Amino acid sequence: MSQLPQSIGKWLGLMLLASASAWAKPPATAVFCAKYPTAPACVGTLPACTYCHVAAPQRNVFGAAIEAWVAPGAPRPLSDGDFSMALPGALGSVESLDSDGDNVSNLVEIQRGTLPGDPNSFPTDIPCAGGSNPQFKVCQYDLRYVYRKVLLDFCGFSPTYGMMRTFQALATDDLKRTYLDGELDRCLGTDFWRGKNGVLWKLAHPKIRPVGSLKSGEDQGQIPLADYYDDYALFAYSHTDDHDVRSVLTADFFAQRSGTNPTVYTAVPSLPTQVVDQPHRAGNMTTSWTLAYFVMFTALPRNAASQMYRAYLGLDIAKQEGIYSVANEPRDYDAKGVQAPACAACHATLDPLSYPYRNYNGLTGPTNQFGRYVPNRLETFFANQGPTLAMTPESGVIFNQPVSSLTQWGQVAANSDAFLRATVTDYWKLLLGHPPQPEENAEFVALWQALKTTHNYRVRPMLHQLIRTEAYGAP
Ligand SMILES: [Ca+2]
Ligand SMILES: [Ca+2]
Repeated sequence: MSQLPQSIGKWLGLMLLASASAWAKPPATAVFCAKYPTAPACVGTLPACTYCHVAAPQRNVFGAAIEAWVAPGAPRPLSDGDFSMALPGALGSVESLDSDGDNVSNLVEIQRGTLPGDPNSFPTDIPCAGGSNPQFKVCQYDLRYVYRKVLLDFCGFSPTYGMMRTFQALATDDLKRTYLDGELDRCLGTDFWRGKNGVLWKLAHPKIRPVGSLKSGEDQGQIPLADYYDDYALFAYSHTDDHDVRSVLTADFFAQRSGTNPTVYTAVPSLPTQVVDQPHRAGNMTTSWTLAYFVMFTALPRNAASQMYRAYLGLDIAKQEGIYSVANEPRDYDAKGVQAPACAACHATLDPLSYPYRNYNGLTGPTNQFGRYVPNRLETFFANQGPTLAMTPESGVIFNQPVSSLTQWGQVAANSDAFLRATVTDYWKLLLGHPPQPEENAEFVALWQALKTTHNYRVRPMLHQLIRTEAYGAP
């Protein structure tokens, strides 16, 4: 508190010097601090005149911005009373401006205790603060940094000194950007990115949830149930070569992997490892592995539905995400007690999501029925499981939209914003190491919207846009 009288004295002195001014008003600091009582400039002190002035009465850029809003048109000089009345509104009017051009708004600078009229004063923990000040390159998109990062992220190695020199020798930023696009495309063709156990496969792990001991085919386990490499193949197919990324939930075909360097994924009408008939296929939602592992022995495959909802749409019902309660649900056809208050809230969404799975068989009945679409599956294999089970409809509801089949479920899901967001979020987390932060939100939203509108559901051009974002390219 010992600071207070001293600073007031200093301030009064300056004010006296400026007494001829119509602007450097003694009430200014008091009014300012009444409006922003928690501003660091007001806590235990009062703002220095330099907050608004170069040297009173000459205003700095912040002071000048305010002045334009103080009783505009009224004859000068204003009385102290008129001035005090008009100042709070004027301050409010310039809060969202960045008067000194350091990329931090006046209000944030006031709240954070930096000077809104001085471009060399700004919070150091805000991305892009400092603007084009050459001392602070932290927030500038840096082509050299991006080149290094693209090679590391998409090709799996850092550029050599020679490569770096070749890149630096490119005469213009435009040439460098074109070069980067070429390098990105080259890396997207490597096995590091798209091959077996490559980056794309790792993106797919939490969706497919492989279990080595249950794997059939290549790399077979002790209890071979299904070959989930087919699921990886369709995922990688959907995310490469300008294929429609929605195929992962909508394909009525399969993808076959062949070769190495490059690894090639080809659409095929059938595979010996897959047994759902074509009209009932919905990409990775209906593979042998999904049905074996997520449907398994259950009558009503809630686990399969909630896994697809979480894995491909980013919505975890257990965390109260993606709740779209359907009226008069859950009906509890399988008598699991889901109408209990603690369960009903989630199951009013989850159960109608699960009904379209009713005829997709996991590991029930004879082995030649495993992983198949079996009409009347509940009636055939679960006849002794309660009187109402057979009443379970095949039609369901996703995002408040009624669907008559799982293939329709996949269509609605794949066309949703949730799918776009989840798809881009996967890449964002992979390439930036964290989910989109608040200050990155504008670029993130632009990206997932562009995946649909500009890029027509193709991942490759979306990635080209991603590496041009500030979030990706600023060290
Ligand atoms: Ca500023
Ligand atoms: Ca500033």
